[in-house]
Amino acid sequence: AELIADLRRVVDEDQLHLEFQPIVDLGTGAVRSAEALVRWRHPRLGMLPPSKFLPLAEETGLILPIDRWVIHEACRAAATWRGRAPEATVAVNIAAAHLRRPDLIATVTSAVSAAGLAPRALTLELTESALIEGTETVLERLHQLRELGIKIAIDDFGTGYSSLSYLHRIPATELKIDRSFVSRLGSDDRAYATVEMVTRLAGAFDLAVVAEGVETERQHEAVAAIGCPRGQGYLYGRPDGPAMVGQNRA
Ligand code: G
Ligand code: G
Ligand code: MN
Ligand code: NA
Repeated sequence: AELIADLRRVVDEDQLHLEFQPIVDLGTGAVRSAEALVRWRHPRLGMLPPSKFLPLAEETGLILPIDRWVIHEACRAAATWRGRAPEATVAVNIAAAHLRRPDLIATVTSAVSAAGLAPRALTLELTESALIEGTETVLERLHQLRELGIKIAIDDFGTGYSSLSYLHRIPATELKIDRSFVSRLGSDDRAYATVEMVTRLAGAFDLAVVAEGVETERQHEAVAAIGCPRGQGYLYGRPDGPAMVGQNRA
């Protein structure tokens, strides 16, 4: 309960903090994108990860001002990267609750224009479960976002109840292969087949694809051998590192 009272003040009191995790082009090692991950610098409890406050924020509706702050800050950061990497893009996670709200469009529009960022430089990451709950209104909102040029990634792909028909309905531009498959690449033939299949599927549907949770050189080799064009994970950079966009992976 006390945390709820604290949570009401996070945005006004400037206690939120964004970290960026690099997304690497596996062919060249270039970093042209990063995912924004929010943290709460709590005055007494220290740095809190999203798992410690986002569920509460979702329950109380306080996720909306938080997501709004995140979208604005992420767009501002991406605009600064564009000096180094003209095609730099940023990815932001969007809560299911936000997807159901009509003001998502206004938030996103004002964030890109305030930052002077091209809409195509912003990707919204949505989980399969958020999309599954989606009504016709949500679908329509996603189409509106696409018409504005905003990109849409399906996060943690493969862990929800996605079917092929659903991939036909959602105007996604990208699939993010869940890290549970990547982590089992060396030990589980089915995990390997899954990463391979999703990579092919993305190619056939003309979608971008990212392998998440790459932690070891072996996983990196496997993902690259499969032909997945991009990767993300501790091997390339932790979310707490410097924003590496515009640089090359060593
Ligand atoms: O960084 P960490 O591993 O603790 O993130 C845990 C989860 O929190 C991830 O699933 C991520 O999608 C989610 N998350 C991180 N930042 C944000 C954010 O700014 N908004 C929302 N809605 N979710 C976020
Ligand atoms: O659900 P989403 O994909 O948005 O979650 C991103 C989360 O995954 C972040 O909280 C980030 O800290 C975490 N993450 C990023 N890379 C790795 C990795 O290589 N291994 C593990 N275990 N977690 C990772
Ligand atoms: Mn994500
Ligand atoms: Na994910």
